[in-house]
Amino acid sequence: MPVALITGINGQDGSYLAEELLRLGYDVHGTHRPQSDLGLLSSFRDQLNLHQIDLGCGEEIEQLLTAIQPREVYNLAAQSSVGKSWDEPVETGNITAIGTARLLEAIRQVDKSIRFYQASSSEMFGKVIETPQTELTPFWPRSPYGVAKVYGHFITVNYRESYDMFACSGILFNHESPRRGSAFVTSKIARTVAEIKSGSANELRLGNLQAKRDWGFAGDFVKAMWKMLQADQPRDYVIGTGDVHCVGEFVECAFDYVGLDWRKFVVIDPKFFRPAEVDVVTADPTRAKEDLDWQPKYSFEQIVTMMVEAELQKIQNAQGQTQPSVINNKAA
Ligand code: F7E
Repeated sequence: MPVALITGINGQDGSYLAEELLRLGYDVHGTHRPQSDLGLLSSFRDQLNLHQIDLGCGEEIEQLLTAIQPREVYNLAAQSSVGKSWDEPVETGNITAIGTARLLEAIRQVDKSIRFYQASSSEMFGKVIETPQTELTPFWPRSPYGVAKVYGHFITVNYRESYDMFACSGILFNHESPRRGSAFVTSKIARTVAEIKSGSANELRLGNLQAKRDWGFAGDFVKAMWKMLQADQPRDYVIGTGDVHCVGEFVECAFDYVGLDWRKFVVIDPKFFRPAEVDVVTADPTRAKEDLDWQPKYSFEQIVTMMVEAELQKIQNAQGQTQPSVINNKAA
C-alpha cells in the first residue's frame, strides 16, 4: 500500500485529495495544526492517520517522515487567505514560504526519492504580464500571500534542479466547492444568498465586484495533483479552466438560482477592498491536458449552483426540514 502525506489535510483541497488517495488505495497520513477544525474529514476520519504538526517546525516534520516513510508528499498547508496576508505578512511568510523550504529540506535529509507536490497559486501572476498565463509567464505577485507563494514555487524548482528530486508545483487557479472556507468570496456569496433566500439575512456586503477569476471545481483540481506525481518527469503545471468571470457575475448567477434580484441585496463595502488587487487571471492549462490528460469537468454555472444548493441544504438540515431544495422546486 503506497503511503502519502498531505500537509494541511483538513482544508478544502486536503479533504478532497485524501478521499481521492483513499479511493486509489493509499495509506493516507495528514498533518493539521493543533486546535484546527477537522469537520471536513469527519465522514472518513477513521481511515486516515492524522498528525498534529505545523510547518513552523522542521524537526517534527523530519521525525514524521522517518516514521511513516511516504512515497508522496503533498504540501497543501498554508496561510491561504490573500486578504488576511496583509494583516499577517510575517506569519504568512513563515508558513506559506519558509514552511515549504522546511518540508523540502526534511525530505532531502530523510529520503530524496520521496515525490513532492507544491501547491503554487495563480496569485503569483498578480499584475499579469501576458494573457492567458502559462508555466512560462513571469510572476508579479500583488500580496504578501502571492510573494510567499513565489518563494515556495522557486524553492521547489531549486530543490529539483539542485538535488535531482522529484519536486513539482501545480500553479492552481481559484478552485471552489461546498467545502470552501468561509473567508473566500464564493463561499461568502453562496452562504449569504442562501441566508437571504431563507430569511435569515437581508444584505450581502462585498468589495470589488469587477475582479475577474478563473474558477474551477476543487474536486477536479486534486486529481491533477496526483497525476503530476505519477508522471515520468517532474514538471510544473498550470491548473485552471480558461473560463473567466467577474465577482459580479458569480453574484448574479447565485441570486438567479434562488430567483432573486441581486441589485436589491448587494452593498458595496470599502472594508472588503484590498490594498492591491489582482484584476484578472486566466489559465492556459494546455500542458496539463497534453502531458497529464487532465481536464476540468465542472463549468462555472455548475460550481455556483452546487455551492448555493449546499448552503440551502445546510440551512434546511439545521431547521430539521425535509422540504425539497430549490433545484427540485425548479424542476417541479
Ligand atoms: O477573492 C474579491 C477579492 O478571497 C476573490 C485563494 O484560494 O485563490 C484564492 O485567492 C476576489 C478578489 O480569493 C470580497 O478582492 C470582493 O478579487 O475568494 P478570494 P483570491 O484572493 O482570488 C488563489 C488562487 C489562492 O491561491 C488563494 O489561496 O473577490 N472580493 N468582495 C472579495 N473577496 C473576499 N474574500 N471577500 C469579499 O467580501
